[in-house]
Amino acid sequence: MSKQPRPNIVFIVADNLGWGDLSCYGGVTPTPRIDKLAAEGVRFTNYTVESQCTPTRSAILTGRQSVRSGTYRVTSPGLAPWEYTLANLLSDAGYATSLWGKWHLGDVEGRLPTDQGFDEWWGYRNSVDEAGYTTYAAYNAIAKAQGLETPKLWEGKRGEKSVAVCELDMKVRPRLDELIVEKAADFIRRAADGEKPFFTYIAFSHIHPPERAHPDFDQTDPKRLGMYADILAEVDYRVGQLVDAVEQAGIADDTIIVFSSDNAAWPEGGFGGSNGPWRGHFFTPPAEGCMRVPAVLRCPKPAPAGLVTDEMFSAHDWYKTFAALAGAADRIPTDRPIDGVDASGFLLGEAEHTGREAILFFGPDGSLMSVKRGNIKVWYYYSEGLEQPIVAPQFPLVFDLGSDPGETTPLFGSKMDVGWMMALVAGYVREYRRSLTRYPNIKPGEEFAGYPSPAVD
Ligand SMILES: [Ca+2]
Repeated sequence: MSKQPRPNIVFIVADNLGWGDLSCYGGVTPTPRIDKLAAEGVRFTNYTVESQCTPTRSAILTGRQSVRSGTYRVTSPGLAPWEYTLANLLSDAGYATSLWGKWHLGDVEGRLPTDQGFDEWWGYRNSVDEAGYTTYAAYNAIAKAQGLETPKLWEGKRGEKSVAVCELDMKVRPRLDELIVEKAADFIRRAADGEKPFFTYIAFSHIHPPERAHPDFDQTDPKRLGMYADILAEVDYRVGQLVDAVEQAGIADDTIIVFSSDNAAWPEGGFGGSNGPWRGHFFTPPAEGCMRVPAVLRCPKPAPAGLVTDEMFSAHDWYKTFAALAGAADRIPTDRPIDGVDASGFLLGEAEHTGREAILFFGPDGSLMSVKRGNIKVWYYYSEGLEQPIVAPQFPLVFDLGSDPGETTPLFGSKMDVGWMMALVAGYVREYRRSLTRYPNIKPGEEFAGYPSPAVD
C-alpha cells in the first residue's frame, strides 16, 4: 500500500569503489545484498562519474558539471551557497532530507550540509584522510602548540550551528560505516512514520584510505585473504542493513534505493580494487577505468526488475531524474546550466533510453579532457598517473570502446579515417563553450550571487 504518491529516496554512495569490485560486475568477493538489489532493479554498466570525490558529489547534488561550480578538485572550498542542491529542491518540494557520512563540499559554516538543503546531518566535513592525522606524533605536537582543531565528526540540524561530536581518528575509523548506517537507519525509521516523503544521502567512508577493517569483518571468513575483500564484504552488509531498514519500515513499495560509487578504485596504489576491463584507475583521467563505476538501483514496482543496461547515465543525471520522480521538475532552476538529463522515464520502464547521448569529462585541473558518445571516445588531454602531468597529445586520441575497451589503440594513428568521430563529439564541446559566454564558470571558493538576468546583459 502506498502511503505517498512521491517516492522516498535512499541514495548510498561508496568512496573509491571500482567498476569491477562487486560480484554482479564480475568481482570475486561476493556482494550478495548489492547483487540482489541489482537483480530486483537496474544495473548500469555505463555509469560515469567525475574525476574525484568532491567533483562527483557536486555533480550529484547540483546536476551540473563540477567545473561550473568551482568544485572540480578535492581541495575546492566547496559549493557556493547560491547553488540549488537536490536537497534544496526536494526540501522545497516537501521532502524531509538528511545526510550521513562524508560531505566534502565545503568545511566552513555556511557551506555545510544543513546550509545546503539538508534538515540534518552527521558525519565528517571533508575526507576520511583526516582520520589518520592524529596517528602522527608530529601532527599532535603541532596541533597542541598551535591550538589547531583535530579532525572531528560533526552533527547538525537546519537552522542550528553544527557541533563536533567526537574525534575522527583511527580508533573510530573501523566503525565509521557501522555508525553511519545506524544513524541513517534511524532516520529511515523516523521518516517512515512521518508525513513527508524523504531523501536521505548516505556517503560511506569505505573504501578510502586510511582503511581499517571493522572487527566483524577483519579476517573473519577463510575465503577472504585481505583487507580490501574484508571491507567489500562489510560494504555489502551495510547496504543490506539499509535495505532491511526500508523493508522493516514497510516502505519498500514507496522507496528508491540507489547504490553507486563516487570515483574509480586505485589498485595500483597497492591496496586493492578493480576497475574491470577498463583502462587505468582513479588517477589516470580520462581513461575509462577512471570515469566508469558501478551504479545499481531499485525503483518501486512496476519499474523494471533485473535490467542490466549499457545505456549511458551519469552522476549529473540523478538531479533531474529525482526531481521528476518527486513531481518537482518545475523546481529545476532555469537561471543556470544544468548538465544532467531526466532519465525517470527509463527507470520506470516507460522509455527505451535514458536520454543521455554523450558525456564531457573534466580533469582535476578543470580542463575538458574527453568526450564520450556511445562507444566513441576522444581524449584531448590525459595523465598516466598521480605523479604524472596532464598532457595534450599532438592530435586528440580516438578510441572505439566497443572493440577496444582497454583503450589500447588510438584509431587516428592506425586508420586516419576517424575525423568524423572527432567532428561529431566537437559539437558537444562547442555547446559547452557557448554556454560559458552567458554563464561563466564559478571560481573555486567564489562568493557567487547569481548570473545577471538576460534583460541586464
Ligand atoms: Ca572518492
